[in-house]
Amino acid sequence: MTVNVSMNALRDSKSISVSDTTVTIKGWVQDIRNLGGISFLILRDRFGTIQVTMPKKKIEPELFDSLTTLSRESVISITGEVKASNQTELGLEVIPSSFESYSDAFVPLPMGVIDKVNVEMDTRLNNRFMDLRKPEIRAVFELKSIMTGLLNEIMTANGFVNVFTPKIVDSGAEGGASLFKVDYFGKQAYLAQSPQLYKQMLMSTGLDRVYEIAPAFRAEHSNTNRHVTEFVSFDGEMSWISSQSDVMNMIENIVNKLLIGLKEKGKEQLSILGKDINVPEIPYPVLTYSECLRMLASEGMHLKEGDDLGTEGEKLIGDLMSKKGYELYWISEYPEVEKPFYIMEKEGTSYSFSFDLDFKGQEISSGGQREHRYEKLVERMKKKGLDPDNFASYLDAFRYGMPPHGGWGIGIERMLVKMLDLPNVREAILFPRDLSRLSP
Ligand code: AMO
Repeated sequence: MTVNVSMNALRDSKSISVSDTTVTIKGWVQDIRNLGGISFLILRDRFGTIQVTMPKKKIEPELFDSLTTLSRESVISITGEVKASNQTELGLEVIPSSFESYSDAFVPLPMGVIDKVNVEMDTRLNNRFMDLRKPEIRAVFELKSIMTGLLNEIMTANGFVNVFTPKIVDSGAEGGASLFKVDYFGKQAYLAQSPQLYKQMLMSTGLDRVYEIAPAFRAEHSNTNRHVTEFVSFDGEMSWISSQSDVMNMIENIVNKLLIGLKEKGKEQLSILGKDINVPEIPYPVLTYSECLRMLASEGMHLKEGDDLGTEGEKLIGDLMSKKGYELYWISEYPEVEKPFYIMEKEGTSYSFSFDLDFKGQEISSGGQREHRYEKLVERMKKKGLDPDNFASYLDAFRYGMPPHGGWGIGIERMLVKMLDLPNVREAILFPRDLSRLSP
């Protein structure tokens, strides 16, 4: 009897009595080694490899020739007998009796899957389908999937409703410079930079805790290792807060549960990557923006009140915090000029009720308490040079009863790369979009 078995089931020897069973396994030809009297074919699927052993004398010559001349990465199925083996890591090998080719791979390959050469990021991204055949590349995306699954569980447990807001919009919330224009049946529309305006409008409906995990679009003109033009934003918004601390506490709890969950559910992927996840204690330390300026000045970096901390500033703060043993920390109370119109001002000061969550010297999230009072919100818009008429439907939601509220946006990919110490946000995006990349 032939058992049509997945390679994973075969690897899990409990599900099949190993020796002398005839099986059919399917996968990619990872490598072929011809050693004269014996040849080996390494067949790979999503979960790993199995050795197909071909002693020349015991295999039909025609079959031997066909198998040993296959091109690397061709997709085939092999039927053969399973034998116990002390030469392979799995303790078993397959002796083939027939095979079927589904798809012959062209030669040469655009890049290797197992070759130990450093391939340029651009070559990898141009051939992403191939790059993703490497288990350590795929593991990042499996972790990303586990991450969003966990977030759905955690948010539901906290009473948040999963919402889906429009991605084609008539106004932006995060500044005109990074808006992508769309021709919407002759009208000017944009790709959503964030669900900001909609998640706030929902606060006036009675859905007092909402979250969304969805793409966000930014026409970023800078080519950096942390900016892309399309990323996944994990947004939350909650009503009835007393201060921004309520939001910060919520985020800490979510991130803490997420890290614990990933450590457990992502064990296999983390082991492929040779990484572990550190779970910092909560609460995370809070630095005010002004404190950060003083810390930077003590290191010889002199910024003026109101200046952006910038990549270098953030990095330096990260180094200083790391010396104190902190990976995750808050930077709060930014100058109001630095923050968008929807953020609440700290009255009588030039600061605002805003925060960033920084992870190893890089911002992964920002948020704050929102201005929920209609007149003040309009005032803030005007102060920022925005025309309230362009935000009419958003503002309507503030005219007929709006609870105090606050929220956040976390960049899923930025968080993932910081967690895994990967060098570039693109490592966590299957098909990244940036200044120069629109394909594949
Ligand atoms: P902000 O603009 O700071 O805030 O974005 C929130 C988070 O999204 C991620 N992010 C990016 N990731 C990759 N490439 C980019 N170009 C990019 N831009 C942003 C970052 C960032 O911290 N509406 C507010 C959030 C809020 O107040 O609720 C907002 O979008 O991790």
